[in-house]
Amino acid sequence: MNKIACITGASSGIGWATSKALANLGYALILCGRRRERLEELQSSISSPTILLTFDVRNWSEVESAFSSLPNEWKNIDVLINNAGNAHGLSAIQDGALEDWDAMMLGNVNGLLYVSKMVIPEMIRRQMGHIINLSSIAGKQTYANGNVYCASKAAVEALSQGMRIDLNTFNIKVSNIAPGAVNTEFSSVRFKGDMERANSVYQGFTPLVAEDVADLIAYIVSCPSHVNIADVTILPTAQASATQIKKDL
Ligand code: 8X3
Repeated sequence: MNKIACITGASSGIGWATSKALANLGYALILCGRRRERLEELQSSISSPTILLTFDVRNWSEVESAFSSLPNEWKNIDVLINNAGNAHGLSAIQDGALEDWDAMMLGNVNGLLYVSKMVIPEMIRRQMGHIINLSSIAGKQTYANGNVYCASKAAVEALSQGMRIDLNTFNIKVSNIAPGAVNTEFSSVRFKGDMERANSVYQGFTPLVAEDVADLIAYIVSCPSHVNIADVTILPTAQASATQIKKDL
């Protein structure tokens, strides 16, 4: 049986590209997302064995029943990629909307915890495994109006460190990846479909594409067993920090 990788948020962006990259490495894939038809489209473009789990990471009972439904031969997950997450809105703390806060904290933090809770016990039993958490430059540097999104990604940073410490004794690797500007659906979700505003984020410089992050993840999972790439920040060359991007407009 191939090694098994489980990818949340596989229906778009970094999750989608990472699924393809790991399929090319010969992984069997558990593709997780909310949009069944997108997962089916991804599945049809991949030749390695795949199984689809359609659920919302924010909902514990959906997460629990999705993972409990896995056939036994799919339960030995070697690599978990906690990629699902998004930004909702970009506004000052005094103007923030409750539903945006809930979507970010539940999706980016609780979702990561819920999925990990379903996967870690089997990794512990097998005394092996690799968890890769998708954080953000926003988890390392807070910027104006980023407040709750930045907080949710700072929580991911802390959880990556905490998981690495607690799972150290079980031979489980934990990697944290903090991308900067990646041209995906991220900004259209953040700006709720305002494509003019979303596209302007990536104008005047060459942003990363999802495949750049997927290439990094392919490298991280391919390292020898004694090597753990613990924490990586990946930025476009034009980006120096969360807020400084050299733009030619
Ligand atoms: C996405 C990067 O800088 O737009 O996590 O927050 S940023």
